[in-house]
Amino acid sequence: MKDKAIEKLIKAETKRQNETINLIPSENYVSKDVLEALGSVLTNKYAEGYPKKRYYGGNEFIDEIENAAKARSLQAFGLKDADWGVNVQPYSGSPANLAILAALVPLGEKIMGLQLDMGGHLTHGHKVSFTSKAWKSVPYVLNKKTEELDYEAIGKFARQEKPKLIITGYTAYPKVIDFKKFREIADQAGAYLMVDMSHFAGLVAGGVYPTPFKYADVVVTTAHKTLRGPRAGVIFSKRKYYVQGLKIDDRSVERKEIDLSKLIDKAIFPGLQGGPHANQIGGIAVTMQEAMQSSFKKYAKQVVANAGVLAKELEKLGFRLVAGGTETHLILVDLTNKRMSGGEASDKLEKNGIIVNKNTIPYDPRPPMDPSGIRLGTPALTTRGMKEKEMKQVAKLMKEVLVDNKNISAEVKKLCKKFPLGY
Ligand code: DSN
Repeated sequence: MKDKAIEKLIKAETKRQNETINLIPSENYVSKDVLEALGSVLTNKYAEGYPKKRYYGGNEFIDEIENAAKARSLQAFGLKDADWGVNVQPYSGSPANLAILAALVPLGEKIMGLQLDMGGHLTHGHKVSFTSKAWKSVPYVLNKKTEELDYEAIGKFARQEKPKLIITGYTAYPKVIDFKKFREIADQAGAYLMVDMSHFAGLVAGGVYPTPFKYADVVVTTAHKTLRGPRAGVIFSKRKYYVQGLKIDDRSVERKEIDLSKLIDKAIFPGLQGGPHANQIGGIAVTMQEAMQSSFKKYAKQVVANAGVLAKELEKLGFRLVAGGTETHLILVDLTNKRMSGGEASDKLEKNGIIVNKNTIPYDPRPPMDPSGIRLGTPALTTRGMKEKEMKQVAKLMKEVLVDNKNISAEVKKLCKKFPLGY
């Protein structure tokens, strides 16, 4: 690079990524092919509109790339174009979520997602998010005792509040979601069912997490978490959504069919965004192709196996896990019995080269800036090639830092060196 200052920082970041144990469950390491697409000339092109309906000339190849990204996204999740529309233009997950709400819910109407401090997301209606200013947010909570979803209680709440849209799919929930139950809840409330599978999309593609497509009306994902792609959003929406309504006479009810994907496309462009990021779309195309390989299925399986081992080991070493453990890529640790906050733990671990993020636990008595927990995940370490044996070692290292106050930086570096990122 000619810009030496930035080149130096990029090199330093590459070194940091290589030399640290990354347990942030929403991060991953992309392939060289994805990096190449992101850093390609695709970034030079304006392509407002959709394939064959652009506002700029010169989009012959961009059209092909966007169409490939769409077709491969459908294929990666076993979907047919006749049933599901797909939009690969969202800049990331937050704008994608905003677009879904803008497309489907009239302003001021009710939306229902999991409360942020229980594991939900800002854009699922948190009070500081624009989503709760434009819509009336009525959040549901987890069961205090089990720290899990209580479908009966959520159903009762939804029937009472009658939101227009219900969101499931979270950022800090270690268990598998029962989408069928959410479908029933949404039907009883007369609501759309939106699944935000950003965290576990790679597990769905890899066949180790139930597919939400059987039950959802709209499914959103980011590409950069378990899917291991670029920072970008993808929205899948039903082409045939039936509105029960409009009573014609006492006996007949007109079933009006709506293509939700048309509403979503309009909300993305021209509703909320301008020119799509063609380099990210190229990255999505590459990612989805990678996600269809048998090696990715193996990867997804290993992510879950690794999380299971890490969770069990941590438990054996005296750590309390929220909801009693994990069924996914993610673990939430409550540090209350260690007499330290999530912030303190995160800082101590980082000084030793282990990167985690502090996180609230359900019904957290502490503030979000210094909550009681840390959130861990195995997608990044599994990409490096780490397996069960290394997970046991990582749990031991964490205990040595957090409980025994040891300095284990050298051991972390040694372990990382055995599993290079390849860049
Ligand atoms: N910030 C993401 C996460 O870390 O889970 C969610 O968008």
